[in-house]
Amino acid sequence: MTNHEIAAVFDQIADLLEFQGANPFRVRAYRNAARTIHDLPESAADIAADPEQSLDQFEGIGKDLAGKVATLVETGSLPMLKELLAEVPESVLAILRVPGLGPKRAAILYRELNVASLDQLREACRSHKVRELKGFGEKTEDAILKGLDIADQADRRILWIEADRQVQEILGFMKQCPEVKNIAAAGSYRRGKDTVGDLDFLVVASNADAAMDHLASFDSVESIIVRGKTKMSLRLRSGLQIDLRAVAAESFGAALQYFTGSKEHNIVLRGRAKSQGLKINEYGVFRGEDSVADRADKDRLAAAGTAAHAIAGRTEEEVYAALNLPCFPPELREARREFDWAEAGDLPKLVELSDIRGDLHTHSTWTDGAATIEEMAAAAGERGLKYIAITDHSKRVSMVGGLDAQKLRRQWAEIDLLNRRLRGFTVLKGIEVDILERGGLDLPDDVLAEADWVVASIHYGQQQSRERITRRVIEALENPYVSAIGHPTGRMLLQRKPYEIDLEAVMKAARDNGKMLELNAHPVRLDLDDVACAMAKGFGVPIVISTDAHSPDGLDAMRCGVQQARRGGLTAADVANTHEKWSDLICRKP
Ligand code: DGT
Ligand code: CA
Ligand code: CA
Ligand code: ZN
Repeated sequence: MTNHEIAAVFDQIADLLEFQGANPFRVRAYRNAARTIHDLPESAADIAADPEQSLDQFEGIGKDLAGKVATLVETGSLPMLKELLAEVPESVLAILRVPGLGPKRAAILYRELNVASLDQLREACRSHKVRELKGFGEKTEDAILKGLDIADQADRRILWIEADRQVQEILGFMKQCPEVKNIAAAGSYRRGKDTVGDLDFLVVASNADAAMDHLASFDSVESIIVRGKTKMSLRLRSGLQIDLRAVAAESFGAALQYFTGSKEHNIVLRGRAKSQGLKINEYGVFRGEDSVADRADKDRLAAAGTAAHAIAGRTEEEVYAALNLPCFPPELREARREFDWAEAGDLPKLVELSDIRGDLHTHSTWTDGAATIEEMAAAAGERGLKYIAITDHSKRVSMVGGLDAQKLRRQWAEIDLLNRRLRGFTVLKGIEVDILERGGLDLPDDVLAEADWVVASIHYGQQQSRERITRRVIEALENPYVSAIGHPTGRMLLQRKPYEIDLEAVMKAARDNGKMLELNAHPVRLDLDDVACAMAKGFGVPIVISTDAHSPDGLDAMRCGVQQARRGGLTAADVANTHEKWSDLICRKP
């Protein structure tokens, strides 16, 4: 059992206990344990099985929980979870995950209206029964309806970072199979889409059955959905679907191209092939109305033989080259601008992780970060960065002890001292200043004027009208001391919709005031999204890719941000924090 699966069990227990109205401390104990286990650098199952070690050495895991992990690892289940699940209908679990509905409210809906599934919840909202309940009202009902759309999606899709974890695990596992000669992950995962529906793998194997048998023996497999001679679909215990196809080495490039997609990109590609008198499919590129190509379609088993007649197929490069096209980076394959760019011969050279020189949105123990300023600086240096901005929260975010002017100046004095000791690395004096609900910023201008870098963000008043939120953000952009807007749409993937905001107006204001917009790289946010990044480029507004790290590990989110920027077609020149010297990217209206 993986750490992730163990953590999911503990989280589920916490949900169920909370739904039942259990003691909050007990609920929190399970949540903390879930988080600790999820973040463990080594396998909890291995530690539990090792008589020399004990899990209770880790924070938040006592003897009782360590014992539960051992039971879970040994038997694959927990009596306690089974008992809880017997008490609560399982369909209720999905309700607990609806944004805007905590376990407490879900319990009221269950008790008062007998709502025990997402469908029943939607029905209760549509017939306006929910708004009649004490403490709910019309607004809550609307919010639940919106949340239901997201919950539906969360049931079906996962975050890219989650997909990546799973993909790496499966690739490692499949490479242990001696019959597997080559393997790659395709689909939306390879295109770096922010959420992923299922995982698509291609293998070249000396024996396709052996490769499929091997995958079927993967630890987290729940069931085989279908299995044929060269393809198989299965479901993991997490609910994720895995598609595996075995292809001949001569067709590997063609199959990788085809199954990377997107579907829309492939449709354009097929049309272009046709207009050049060619035919393209997952086996290769074929000349003319060659019947060989048609046979390849009909008789997939003959793939290895027929592909020999193909003019391209072994690599993606040769497949695209046969159609007179460059081998598009997977992130661009969405049938947006890529074919026009290729036509004009100016496919952008996309930004890469190694282009990034600094991180301009990070937190420290001064507010809700887990590491000191010095630790964050050291971790950034280890990752090859030249500068970071420490941008802790301002006082409006009182929950995490947001900084007032006095504390902030004390923090900056500490940063000055630290910078005197650091060589070849700079810590910028920054702040993530809240854009207040009523408009205006959470700190006075004379304080902001002393900062090296000011990120202005909305955390409160996200339900306001499009006009008001847009106004607040534009006002912030007009403040001479603001450098960039943080997570500009406030979305949380699979959890929370973006707030209503007129991005076009925001981008115009950013351009006119010489300001930047953040691409928050946190895998749950990825905000701005790919389309908005492309839009910013169109307006000539620089993007700053920032991790919003709350710990050293959080800095590793940069790769997710870079991937999203690539999907938006951004080059190193479009991304501000590729500048070698931080002083070059400070853009303020004179
Ligand atoms: P997902 O899984 O929903 O995140 O998105 P994808 O893009 O991974 O979609 P998926 O798994 O259904 O299919 C993988 C790729 O296979 C897709 O990107 C393109 C290719 N493909 C699938 N079905 C079709 C189709 O009907 N026509 C074409 N041209 N390509 C297809
Ligand atoms: Ca897929
Ligand atoms: Ca698929
Ligand atoms: Zn923030």
